[in-house]
Amino acid sequence: VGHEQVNTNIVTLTRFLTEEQTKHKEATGDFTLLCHALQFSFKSIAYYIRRASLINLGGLAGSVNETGDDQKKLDVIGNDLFIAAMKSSGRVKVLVSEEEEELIPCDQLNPNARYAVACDPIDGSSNLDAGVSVGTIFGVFKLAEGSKGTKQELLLPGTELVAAGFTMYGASTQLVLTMKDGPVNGFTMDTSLGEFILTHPDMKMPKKRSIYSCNEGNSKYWHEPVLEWVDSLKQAEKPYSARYIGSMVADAYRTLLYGGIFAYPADKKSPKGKLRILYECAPMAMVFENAGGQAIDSNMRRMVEVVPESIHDRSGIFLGSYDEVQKVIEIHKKHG
Ligand code: AHM
Ligand code: MG
Repeated sequence: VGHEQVNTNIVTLTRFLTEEQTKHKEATGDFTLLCHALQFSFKSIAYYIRRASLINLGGLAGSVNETGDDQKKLDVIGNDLFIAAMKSSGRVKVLVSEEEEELIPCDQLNPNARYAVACDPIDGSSNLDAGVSVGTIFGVFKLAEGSKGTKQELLLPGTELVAAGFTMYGASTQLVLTMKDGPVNGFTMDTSLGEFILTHPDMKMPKKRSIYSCNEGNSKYWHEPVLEWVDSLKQAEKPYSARYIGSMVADAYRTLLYGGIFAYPADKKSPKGKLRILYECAPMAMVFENAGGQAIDSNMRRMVEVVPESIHDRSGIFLGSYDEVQKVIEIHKKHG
């Protein structure tokens, strides 16, 4: 390899965060430290997922989480790794995790910590034992000064997020990160360097693409406008392709790169939908909007404006290319 072909000026996530911090004169460095802790949790979760079948981490832990899902061993480990990272950062007041019914106080090192984090440590864990991609979804809020970090104070819409994103532990580990009103940046984990490298700067998603992604096994329970919408995609002059992995992070990552639409609508069986507002819907919605797409709930409201009624509250969701989501809105309008 000729010397001129080697990139000696690599933008790592660490460097990226430092550069971001210097752009903000008022920055205290607290947010940067929090991001370093997030980074460590992603690296360590990725590490255990890669090794899971080798060190007997497959299968169930024998416990049930707050919603009644059987917890996988890795769900428990991912959750514990994430909590430890947040606590050790000294920058997080409280954490909401899909795996814990109650808020997790994280301010033992620093009672004045101002950030609140919402996360799904391992989303798509039903796919884990088959080696299918899973990931971590996260959102970061800045609490008001003097906030005690109560449940009530965390019932915030996505418009209050200061940062959000997700990782995907797939053929390679990917990280997608965005800040409030900022661009979306994609990083790839270089396992030899042990660093996330900026590989997808300023991601912008295609305006349209004929791919749809939803669990059509639920169509018996769907409402009329959703049925009509999916049927219209199949009857299009050039019918759409169906792609559904069943891991939101993987379906969302593909949709972000290739375009198309991902949907998990509210239906007759699950009137509030399946996915959680604080740590699944709102962070994804912020990413998609910042990449030029749209994200709405089953009432056709902007997803980021939806205020959860409880910390584990759910919502229907449609997210994807601008034009593809617009089609959903038009059909719902017709039905009034
Ligand atoms: P989980 O947080 O328990 O893993 O569930 C969330 C997952 C999403 O990743 C995915 O989009 C959805 O559930 C798939 O649900 P279904 O199996 O009903 O299609
Ligand atoms: Mg989940």
